[in-house]
Amino acid sequence: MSRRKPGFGKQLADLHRWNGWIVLLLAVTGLLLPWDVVRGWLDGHFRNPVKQLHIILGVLSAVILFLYIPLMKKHLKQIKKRTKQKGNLGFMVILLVGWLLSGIILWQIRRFPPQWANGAIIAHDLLTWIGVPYIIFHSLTRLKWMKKPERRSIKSSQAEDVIPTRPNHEIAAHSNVSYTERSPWINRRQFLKWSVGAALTVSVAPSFFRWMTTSFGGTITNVTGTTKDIADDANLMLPNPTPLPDSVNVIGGGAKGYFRVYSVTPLPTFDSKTWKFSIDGLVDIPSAWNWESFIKMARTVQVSDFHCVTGWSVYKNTWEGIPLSVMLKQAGLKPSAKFVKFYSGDGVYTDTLTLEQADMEDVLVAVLHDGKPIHRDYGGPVRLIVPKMYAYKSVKWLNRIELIDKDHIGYWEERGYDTDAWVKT
Ligand SMILES: Nc1nc2c(c(=O)[nH]1)N[C@H]1C(S)=C(S)[C@@H](COP(=O)(O)O)O[C@H]1N2
Ligand SMILES: [Mo]
Repeated sequence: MSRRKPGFGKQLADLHRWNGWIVLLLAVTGLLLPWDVVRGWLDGHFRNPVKQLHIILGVLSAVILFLYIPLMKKHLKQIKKRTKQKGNLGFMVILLVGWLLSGIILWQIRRFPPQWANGAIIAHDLLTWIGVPYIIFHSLTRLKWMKKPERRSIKSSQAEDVIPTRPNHEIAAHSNVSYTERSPWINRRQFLKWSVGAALTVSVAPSFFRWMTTSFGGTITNVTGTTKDIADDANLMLPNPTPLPDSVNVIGGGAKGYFRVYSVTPLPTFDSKTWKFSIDGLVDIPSAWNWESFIKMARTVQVSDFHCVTGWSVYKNTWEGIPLSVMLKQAGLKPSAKFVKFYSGDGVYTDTLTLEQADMEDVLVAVLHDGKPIHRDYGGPVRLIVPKMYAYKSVKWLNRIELIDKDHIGYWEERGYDTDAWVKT
């Protein structure tokens, strides 16, 4: 092996190693994010730092990619005849660039229309489903114990991706073809490779197909957002509110997409025997309702889109409920009232709107979705709907509205979400 000063080969090997570590950390932080449990860790304070770290790592990975550009031409020339390596390189570049571009959209989500974010999250997820198993396979099958005995002595970076210090005739002598014919170890090695591949496929495939149906199902077919039947609703709310004709009729259109069930607490359940709803604080007439009186209030119907700030949406929801502006008018606001605070029956989640925002005609205290009572998992019996803002404003299991004079920072805003929740149109 040559003793020349660190040159091209060393540079490549360094980039390869850095890229490996950064991609590993990106995978760890990235796979934590959609994991429901993480929403609960450290009382929710864990999620945003992990996301920030993931973004910083993404930027670092872009730097590595840029540093590689000037070396690329020479590297490509060097591996010209090595189809496998060229394939691997091409695939890795596609993965990294795809992750990077979709990642930028998800990072800067408020600058893009929701359709962009919907595309970006599907792309980001799809690349992850394919890329992470591929990279694990790539790494495992290059570990020393998997290599042919003769090659275990060669540093892996030099043996496979980077072959700068070895002259061409030596590379030829080590080419796969000659080994396939000569080495008895190839059986063991191939066996291990196939086993790793099969194990990865078997462990990833079921979740992957589930992801496929919920990610593409929503855009390809019409599905009712509240996929769960009210019959297996954990809530016990009787009687059922009778849907308005409009609400029933729009069902033909119906919600397009899947809600991901989010909760920062274990899912709460409610019973109409004990359920209460109240409006209080800086109002002239504080009021409280039980279920029976609550569903007697006049409701309206609206069709609106629902956007989560993490990138998924459910389009064309038919919501039926009481306009918030009507409730506020009936309560009568004291002059000192400046903000409307919403409480969830989970006892933890809250959020706020300014009076001006709360007065928007499409802000709804919703009771039915697509003509059916809102399922417990999706925030039933009553949830707030603020169509023009990201859904963290749409408090689930809403049971109290309080008029206050000073701003209140909501649950997710307290933990790093932007207080500006407007969806770009
Ligand atoms: N009580 C409560 N309301 C909540 C949340 C929550 O965790 N708890 N999550 C918010 C967020 S971030 C989103 S995207 C939507 C998700 O609604 P879904 O669970 O019906 O899909 O609810 C919002 N309202
Ligand atoms: Mo969200």
